[in-house]
Order: sequence, then structure tokens, then C-alpha cells
Amino acid sequence: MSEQPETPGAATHDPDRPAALLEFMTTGWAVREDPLPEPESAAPYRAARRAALAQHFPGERLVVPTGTYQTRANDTEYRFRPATEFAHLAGSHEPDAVLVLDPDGSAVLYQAPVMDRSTPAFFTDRVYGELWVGPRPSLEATSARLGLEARPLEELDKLSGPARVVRGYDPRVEALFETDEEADAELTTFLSELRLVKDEHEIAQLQQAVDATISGFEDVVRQLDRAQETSERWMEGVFGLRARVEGNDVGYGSICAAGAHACTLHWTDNDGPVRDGDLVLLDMGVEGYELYTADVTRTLPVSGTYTPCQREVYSLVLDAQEAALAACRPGADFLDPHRAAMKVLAEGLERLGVLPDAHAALAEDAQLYRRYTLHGVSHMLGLDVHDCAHARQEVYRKGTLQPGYVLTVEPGLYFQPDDETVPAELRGIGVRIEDDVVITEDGCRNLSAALPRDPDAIEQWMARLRSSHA
Ligand SMILES: [Mn+2]
Repeated sequence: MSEQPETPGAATHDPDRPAALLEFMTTGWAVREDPLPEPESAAPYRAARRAALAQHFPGERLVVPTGTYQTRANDTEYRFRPATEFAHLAGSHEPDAVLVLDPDGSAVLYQAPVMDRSTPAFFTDRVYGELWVGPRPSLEATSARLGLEARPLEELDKLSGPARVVRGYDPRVEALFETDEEADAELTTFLSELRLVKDEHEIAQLQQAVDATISGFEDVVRQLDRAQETSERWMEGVFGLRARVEGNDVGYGSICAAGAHACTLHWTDNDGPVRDGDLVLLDMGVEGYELYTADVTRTLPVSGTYTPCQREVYSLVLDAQEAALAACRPGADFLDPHRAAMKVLAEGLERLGVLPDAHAALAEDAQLYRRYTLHGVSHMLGLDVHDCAHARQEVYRKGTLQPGYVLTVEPGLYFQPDDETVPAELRGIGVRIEDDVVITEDGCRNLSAALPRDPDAIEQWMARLRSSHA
């Protein structure tokens, strides 16, 4: 018995396969009739993006790989998630695919072959074989669905010469072409900036992701009792169920932080107790089927009622968020909502007895309030939770807001449990309120407005959900 897998894609523990079996397995199957799928509604929007890309780099070959499976352990992989740049331009969810824009501007999608019953690989290859992973779309089906010419992946190997490649996803593709690091970075930057303004299809996708997220928050509130009996993990699990049923997955690791865990910005262990009388900070987002993600935070009283102290901190963060939302309009600096929120928070911190002098704390060369506010108020949102990350500073962080931008508005206050600069009764309280807004012609529209923010409205909403569940 050989110690190595006998066929590519097979595992060490797979039994040997005699030739007679391979022959037998590939014969005797009924012919399948697979009607071609309808074109996706996103297809014309993606075609427009590809046209904009070709126009920006005329006469050049542009290569956008989607990447491949990432190993979780030994021969098990994480679920495949297409590269963001590729998803934006092509829309296929097939691993290993590569979008190429030829110098004449025409687009071709190169896709791995299907391993169907015409080849023994259909039952020997556990990563791509149809028997193991189910049927994968043919070139014809992919072409019909995406409105894009599709060719076998092996034909990509015939290409060579100069090209710009989106790096970081597929080293094999990067090695195929003559590339230049700086030129490739320009391509990635352009694609990040191309995603700054969302088209109507993308905004509808983001709204769907937000709506599913709101349902997920409702699920968690209905099951808060179970979380109290177990741990924060119950909330993560309940939200994850909604994300998998109404979307592709969660858009990022859910933060389910009870009590002082809320003061840890990226608390994703989610293994702590959920106690009556504590707050629970929930930062969660469903990633939809087309991979656009929501990013929403609410800070809820486990008991269903805020204590006076919790309510005071909560209301201050809410006031800061209202100030930030009012600053979200076209032409405003990207940082204006942040500045508006920080002013409100710093002045509130003085009232709470945390900062002796808000004005002094706000000074550019001091910024002492940041010990308690910790992070910026906004980031772009889209296919990536921190979208457009490769955009140039002058069009993003130091740029101005434009109609069609989608961003988060998420001020917070965090009083670490052992912070001696904070009055004792405030220590261990962390509050963040986060909504997703689209910049309109004259202001902004809150995509997550249907999820209560006002503390009274939250208490009523929680009471309604928990009584209907009982
Ligand atoms: Mn966020």
C-alpha cells in the first residue's frame, strides 16, 4: 500500500482504486439535461465597472485572480470566499478563476474545468471532484449567468508578456506575466477607488445585508435567556445561523461582548458569561449572497432595562452618533462626522467627571479624550467590511464624501475596568452604536434605521421580542 495519495486531490487515508473500479465508476450514468441559467441582474453593472477599468488603463492587459482555497488544517480547507476585486468585476464564486481584460478592452473569465463523470477525478478528487463537492458550473453556464466570455483555465497558461496583476491572491498567476510592483499597486488602488461610489444594485445588496442583520439581532434578543445560561457564544451562534441562511456568511467575526468585554474592541473569543445587569455589545453583520456586508452595532441591557448609569453613557454615545449622522452629507470631509462625534463625547466626558477640561482635551496636540473613544467613527462599507482599503488618502480619509458612498457611523465610549482615571461606577462599561449610511444628494440615508437606537425604543423592542418568544 502506497503512503502517498495515488491521485491528485486524494487523501492519504483513501483506499487504493483498481483500474476496473475507475472504469466502472465513469460509465453507466444517465445523460443530464442542464438548462442554461438566466443572466444575473448584477451582470450589466459589472460590465460597466469592467469598461471603466479598461478605459483607465487603455491598451494594457489587466489580470484579476479570485484566489483559491486556504488550508484550515491538513487536508481541510476554509470555505472559499472570492477576492473582493474579482467579485466586483466578475461575480463568479468559483475558486481559481481569473478575469483578464485584454489590451483591446475585451474581458475573458478563465475557469477551472468541471470534474464530472467523464473523468475518474469526479470521485478521486475530494477538492474539485463532482462526487465530493457537487456539480460545478460549466463554461457555458458561467458565461450565460455572468454575461462574460468563459474559457478553460489551462488556456490562461498560453498568455504571457506585460500585464498588471492584482497581487496577493494567486502567486501562480502573478508568475505568468511580466509585472511591475508599482504598476500592480496602481491597479489595486484604482479598483479600491472604483468601489467608493456604490451603484443602485450595490446599495440594494447592502440594504438586503442590513435587513438580514436586523433579523439576526432580533434572533439574538429572543434567545438572550439561553445566552445567560451558556455564554456569549450562544449569541454568536444564533447570529451565524441567520447569516448562513439569509446570506453567504458573517462579513467578519461577530463581536458578542458582555460586561467589560465590550471594552476590548475586537472581542471575538465570545466565551464569557452573560449576566443580568450587564450590557452586551453586539457588533455583527450578515454578508449577503453577492458578498456585500452589513456592519451594525447595538449595546443592549441584558435585563431589558438600562441602569441609570448605563443609560447616561449610552445617551451620550447616541448624542455623538446623531451629531456624526448630521455631518454625513456630500462635500463634507470624510472626517467631519468623526470630529462632530468627538466634540460631543469630549464635552460629555467632562460632565461625567472623566475629563477635567473638554476644551483642553480636544486640542490637536493632546487628544486625551481618545483614551475613552479609542477609534475613528467611520469606514467605507461594501464587499469588504473595511471597503476601499487601498484608495489613496486624498480621496478617502482626507477626501470629501460623495453621493453613493456607503460608510459606517460608529462612535463609542470604553471605560476599562481597571482605569483609575474613571469614576468607579463607570468602570467596565463599553458602549458603541453603529449604523450603515449611504450619502445622498442632500445628506444621508440610514440603511439600518429599522433597528432601534433610542434607549426607550430599545427597551420596548426587547420587551416585545422576549414576550413573543415566551
Ligand atoms: Mn464597523
